[in-house]
Amino acid sequence: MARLIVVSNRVPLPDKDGSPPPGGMAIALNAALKRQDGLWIGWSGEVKPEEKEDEPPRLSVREAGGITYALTDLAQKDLDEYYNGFANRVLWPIFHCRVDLAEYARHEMSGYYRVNRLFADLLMPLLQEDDVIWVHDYHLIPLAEELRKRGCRNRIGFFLHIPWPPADILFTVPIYDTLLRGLSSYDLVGFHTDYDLSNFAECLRREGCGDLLEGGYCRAYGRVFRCGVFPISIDTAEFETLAEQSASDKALRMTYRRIEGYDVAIGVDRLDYSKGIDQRVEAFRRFLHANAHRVGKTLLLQITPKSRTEVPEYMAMQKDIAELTGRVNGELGTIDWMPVHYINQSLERRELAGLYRMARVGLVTPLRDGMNLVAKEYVAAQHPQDPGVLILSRFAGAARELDGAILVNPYDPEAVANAIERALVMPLDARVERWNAMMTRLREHDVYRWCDEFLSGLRQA
Ligand code: ADQ
Repeated sequence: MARLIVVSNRVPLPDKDGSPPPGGMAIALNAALKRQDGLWIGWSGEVKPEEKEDEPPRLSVREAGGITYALTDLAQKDLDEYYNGFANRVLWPIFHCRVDLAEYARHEMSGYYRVNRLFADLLMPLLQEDDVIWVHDYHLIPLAEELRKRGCRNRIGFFLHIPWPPADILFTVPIYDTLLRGLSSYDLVGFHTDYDLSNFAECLRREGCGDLLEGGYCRAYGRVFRCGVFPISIDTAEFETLAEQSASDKALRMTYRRIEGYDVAIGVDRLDYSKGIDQRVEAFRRFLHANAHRVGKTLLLQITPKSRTEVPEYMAMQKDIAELTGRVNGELGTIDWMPVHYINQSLERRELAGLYRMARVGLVTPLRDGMNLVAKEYVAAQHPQDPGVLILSRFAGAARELDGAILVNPYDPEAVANAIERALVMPLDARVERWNAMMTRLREHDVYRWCDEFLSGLRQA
């Protein structure tokens, strides 16, 4: 069987005992890499010491759990321009339709391309003739083109974990055409939803450089390649088991005892403006104002580990959300009840599964999201005989699949507030029916299926 080479910005390294780190994608890719004698290459997470900045980049190679990891350190300048710069200050906001937040700097765009060339230089000498390469996410869009320039003829696939924006929004990026051309160097380009794929096709059409063809193919910049929809998922069975176990875990129950007895609505997100956390807190505030009988009985548990703390907007956001929750708690809280519990920590998977299971409402209201795995985890963690209700933003990729959720417009706080009340009064039979529909989908379409379908699409490309 051909080797599988996975390339991503960060590499989720396994624990000391060789088990993959938590996170559905890491687990699925680890399984695929083991099956195919694979290699995972990316940034080590370390900054190159200043005195070594002029030395040629090197890979440190290590083996763990049957997989080879090849890691490179990056210089501070590379991180500033490529990762914190163009990737997270331009591509991330634009692809999430936040043109207002994008900050263009020419040197950062060239830094983005420089690091992609560096990845290509490091990868080329490692490649064997029939290796299959799978590149992940917006940090590495130009990688295939760079590899092709170096003579690489291997099959190369690309999966975008975030949404693809409508044409008018993409066209605000000064070098959007180079990005489009870069994608045409892949053999398979995968998106989460049909909406992302049709936006991509619309960009090609409007630019006059390509279009979708019959049978899942695309022609652009004189090349024909496959394009498809591959909705990512979770390890559904694992999450179900974790949630079941949590119910009988005494230590976990002790941790929860303070919120037991309340109707809990749970939000779990990385700190990011795309997740709509402040809009959600505001919606919860309005829900309490509109439903006086819920005051003192309902709470919002918002679990949000910090992320991208090097980017100033993220630090400001952290402060804004903390202030907002403080204001709501000050306005509505009492000595023995706090309406919003805001926690800036990363939790263990089993702890998270237990909290999802005890929450009567899963509040997943991103302003825009490629997929949103929290929505799927919340569903998988529910008790089959007494499931909670998922409230889901219509702008999350997951809304395309989870039709048993109450779909909401996250920009409309009153609508979200009404949905919370609707979820809390929903009769048991309606909750079970909705949950069954979603769970059937998640059992059939788990993260292993996502991985297998992408790889078989790539083999056929
Ligand atoms: P993210 O934007 O990171 O992913 P999401 O899909 O929700 O968003 O995944 C977050 C993961 O982090 C979940 O597995 C969740 O359980 C975990 N997590 C969040 N907060 C946590 C906490 N406090 N403690 C522990 N774990 C926590 C990007 C895209 C998404 C897309 C994924 C996968 O933005 O749209 O679904 O990639 O493609």
